[in-house]
Amino acid sequence: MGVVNVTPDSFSDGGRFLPVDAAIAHGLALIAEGADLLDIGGESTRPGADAVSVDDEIARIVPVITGLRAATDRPISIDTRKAAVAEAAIKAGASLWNDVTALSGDPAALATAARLGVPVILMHMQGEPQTMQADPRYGDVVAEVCAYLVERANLAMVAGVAREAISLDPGIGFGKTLNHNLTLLAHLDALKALGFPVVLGVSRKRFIQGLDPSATEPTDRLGGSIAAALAGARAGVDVLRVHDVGPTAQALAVWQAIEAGRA
Ligand code: HH2
Repeated sequence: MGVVNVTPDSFSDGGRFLPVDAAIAHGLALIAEGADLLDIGGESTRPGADAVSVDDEIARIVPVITGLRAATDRPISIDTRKAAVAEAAIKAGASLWNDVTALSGDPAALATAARLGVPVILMHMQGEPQTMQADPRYGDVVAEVCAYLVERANLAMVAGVAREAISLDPGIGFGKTLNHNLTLLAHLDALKALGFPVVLGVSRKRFIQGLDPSATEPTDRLGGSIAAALAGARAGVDVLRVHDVGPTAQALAVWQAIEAGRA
């Protein structure tokens, strides 16, 4: 899954793809590099990010989705916490809803997801983006993330979302310390064991700087992003959400070829 952030302030690429043409060109470039699907976001969820109004978010993402839909058959996912934005995106041609609040951020989210009938990605986050990195705490991070995601999946199914339409994501970097992130990455098998497809977003995230203090800029974190993506692949993660599609696809191809030699 290649990331297209149509925002002025995303942590990794804020502002670069805000013009519609630039965002569409970037999405098509990611497909050429090997992306199977694209994730379009119009609101940054980085720690401390400002909220965006529904109208502004729709105005950012709809022209990009329309343009991409006309140019490619690859599935497009909308990364939003807002039901009205998801609905507008699906109307414009998106076919998945990626929600970092696991359909809890908008009172209309569960019913809207059921009505739209599209696949949903339910992600774990502790707290809100503005404050989530202030003092994240867990007793047992793996058990608590799994329990939360099961609860959200059950609520989605009660609301009418089909079980086959649900994927789960541990939400690396969303209300988690370096150790919480590493513990989750080391125990992705526990998440896989819940029986839903697993989505993982590690690309360019700040936990990598925690292990390599020189990686102060998100674009300094390619090596760490690939290492974590391969750890996810080894654990059986179904979808990797990445900014650097070409290098990640190459790393996966090499890793898969080596793994095939073990059989
Ligand atoms: N991470 C980000 C945004 N959306 N969605 C899922 N399912 N999983 C993730 O890990 C995830 C996500 C944050 O990354 P990015 O989109 O690059 O930054 P920003 O939120 O600042 O736009």
